[in-house]
Amino acid sequence: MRDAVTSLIKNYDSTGRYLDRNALDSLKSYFESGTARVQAAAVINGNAAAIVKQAGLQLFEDQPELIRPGGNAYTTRRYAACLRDMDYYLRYASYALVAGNNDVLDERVLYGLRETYNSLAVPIGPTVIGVQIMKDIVREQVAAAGIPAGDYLDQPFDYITRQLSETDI
Ligand SMILES: CCC1=C(C)/C(=C/C2=NC(=C\c3[nH]c(/C=C4\NC(=O)[C@H](C)[C@H]4CC)c(C)c3CCC(=O)O)/C(CCC(=O)O)=C2C)NC1=O
Repeated sequence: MRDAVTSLIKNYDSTGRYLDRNALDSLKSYFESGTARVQAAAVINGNAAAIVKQAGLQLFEDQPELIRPGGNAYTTRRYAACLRDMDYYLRYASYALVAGNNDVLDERVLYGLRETYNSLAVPIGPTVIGVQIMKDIVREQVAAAGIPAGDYLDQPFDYITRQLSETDI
């Protein structure tokens, strides 16, 4: 698992280079956004259950067929599995946020996920919508807490979305 600093060092070390201008700029921007990252993670931690609940309600309101007979989130067990998955995405997004790097998402969340979803007929499109709804809620709550809600905040959610979507199902 890597973060913004270790991944940069690994990169430069593999070719035996000193940190150049680009490296220093990217480190600088990581450290400058550091406080906001940590504060945003605190907002997520403090509101995780409510964020997942609200996102779930919004998703099922938007896509009611998911929870009707024949829908993938139909039955209490599958409904709960869906919200649990959303909670996984949110928790790991908070880790990636602090790390300033999406490696943890690849390693712990996305690896093998499409195959699992495929085999259980979990639909990717609505899952992606759920992730984007959480992104919007997090953005609102972070901004409401007076923390700068820049691109850094969207990155883990957009990464999950991109990686999940890039697949032929
Ligand atoms: C930490 C990394 C991690 C992830 C990401 C993860 C996902 C994950 N989601 C699963 C199932 C599932 N995932 C969903 C999710 C949904 N269905 C929908 O219609 C919605 C669109 C969506 C919610 C947004 C559902 C309903 C199941 C159960 C499917 C079934 O058993 O038929 C399963 C199969 C095993 C199980 O049911 O627990 C895994 C492994 N597990 C992990 O350990």
